[in-house]
Amino acid sequence: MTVPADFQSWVHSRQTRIESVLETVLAAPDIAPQRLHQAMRYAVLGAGKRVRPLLAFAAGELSGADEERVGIAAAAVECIHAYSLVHDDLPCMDDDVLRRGRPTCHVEYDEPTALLVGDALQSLAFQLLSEYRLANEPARQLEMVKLLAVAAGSRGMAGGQAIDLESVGKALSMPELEFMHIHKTGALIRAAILLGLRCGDELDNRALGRIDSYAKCIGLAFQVVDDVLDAQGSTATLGKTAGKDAEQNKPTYVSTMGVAESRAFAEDLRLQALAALEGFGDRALRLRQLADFIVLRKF
Ligand code: GRG
Repeated sequence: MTVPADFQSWVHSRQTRIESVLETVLAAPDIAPQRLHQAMRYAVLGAGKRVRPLLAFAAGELSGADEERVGIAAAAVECIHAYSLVHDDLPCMDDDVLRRGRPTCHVEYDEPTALLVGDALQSLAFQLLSEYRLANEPARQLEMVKLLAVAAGSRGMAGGQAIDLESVGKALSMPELEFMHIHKTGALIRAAILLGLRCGDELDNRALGRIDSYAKCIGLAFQVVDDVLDAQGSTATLGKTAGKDAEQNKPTYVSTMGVAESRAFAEDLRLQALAALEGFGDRALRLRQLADFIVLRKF
């Protein structure tokens, strides 16, 4: 995949921006309780592709949003994401020792600390959404809080994770697999896009519906590609243990439809996502480029 140079520099500048917002909103390492704050910073800072924040910034560009506002909304989503990774890596869940190319949080610190890191990051996410002004109307901002709460909860990411844990060793039908992944991974990706969008001007229902279709396609595509990379990528490139799904006997797109069909499915989702953006013109350029990146990425 050749990444256009201007997209590369856009990605770099937004990654730098989100890093700096996260750095600012996380408690300093010398504030008590130091160990917890240090572990929270370890879990969040200095690594990760920042795909969700990038999507939030791109959606904010479409709705003419203030980037400072989007930065806070994006940081809230990234806190939820980081918490989910820390908890997912715990011995009672996926039991992994490597994340983002370094020891997982419970390995670097300890299990109780890692549990608290996740809890505290989840709280921080909602603190951010309520502490800073992100929308002109308070009611609109309250909707944003609810959007993230639903996406992270039992009807979203946590629910998807519950299904994931129950599915080990089982063969799932395509609709069941899709249901699991739309919740486990797709819900938070969709929330990132909708939150970024809502930091800006209100869109009519038709336009909102189109962005929502884009968000759903991209959320699912992200997971389909994640399944392919888990099966085909290397631990060194991914920065996390490759081949875990097969080792743990988890149903995935690869185990259900094979690598070639999974790739074709991801490509189909990419085209559907791009079709949903038709008519938005240049305002949707970054969302289009991110759709390409998410589906064609190698890590
Ligand atoms: C523990 C409530 C709870 C939920 C966990 C997100 C999740 C649910 C589990 C993570 C396991 C996993 C590998 C899911 C597949 C997709 C995914 C979220 C991959 C990691 O996201 P990236 O690739 O990670 O955006 P980086 O490190 O780049 O931020």
